[in-house]
Amino acid sequence: MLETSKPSLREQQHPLIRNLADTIEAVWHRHLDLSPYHLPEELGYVEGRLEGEKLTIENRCYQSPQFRKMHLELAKVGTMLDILHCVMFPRPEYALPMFGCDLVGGRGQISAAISDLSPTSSDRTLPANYTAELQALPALQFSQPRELPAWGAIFSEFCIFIRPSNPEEETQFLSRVEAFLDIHCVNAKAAKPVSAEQQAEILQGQRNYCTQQQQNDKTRRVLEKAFGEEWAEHYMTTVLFDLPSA
Ligand code: BLA
Repeated sequence: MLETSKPSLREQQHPLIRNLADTIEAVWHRHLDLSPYHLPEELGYVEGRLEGEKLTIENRCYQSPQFRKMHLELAKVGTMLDILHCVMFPRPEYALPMFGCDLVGGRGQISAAISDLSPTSSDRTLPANYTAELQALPALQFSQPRELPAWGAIFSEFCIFIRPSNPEEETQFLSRVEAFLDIHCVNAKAAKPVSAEQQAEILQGQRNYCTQQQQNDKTRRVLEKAFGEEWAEHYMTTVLFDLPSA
């Protein structure tokens, strides 16, 4: 029997985080040929303390023929903070965007729900089939849209960044992320490898994405307070947003 993980944080988290984590893994299993991706042993499951509360981080990581690394992370700080973080890093031989998602909440309320398929081409546009399929999705109205920080220029016009204000909006957000993932997995499976020249451009786009994400002071601060500056830098640059090598 395959032992998948330690007792999961999932059951203890905000229902939207739990449902989204289940949805992400279901879509991955439905479409992709998954195999494990090994994080450095000491970084799969991590515990620290933040302001007297226990910080727990639980990582699941896979790869597939199209994706170098598919990372789903759940984190919890006592009863204060529940976090879901997910990024799919395509192999650079395919001209595919980056899927990313972050949910942050606490005390029963999600304060930030963000998801996007972000371009990695030098002209910062998505492949034409992605644009057409994303444009065909029904327009959504959320009552509390949120403003992106300056580093958020990496995101596409289809990025959703909101504070969901009721269960209907939570469901709409969840469905939209599932639609992003379906579109992404189907297109990824049909993708053909690109020229070496184009690969270099994609790699540069992925590096830019990671460098910008590393500017997120809100993520950094949580990690620094629990584990110290050096550990936070190491974690952000090797686990959350590692730069793919050439
Ligand atoms: C915001 N991320 C945040 C916030 C916290 C974290 C505490 C502020 C929430 C709020 O303003 O309501 C914390 N996020 C974490 C931690 C981890 C994490 C500790 O993932 C991991 C251990 N962030 C991502 C990805 C995206 C992303 C993949 O990791 C997008 C695809 C976006 N998070 C993102 C953005 C903000 C945010 C844009 C708002 C930043 C701001 O307002 O300055």
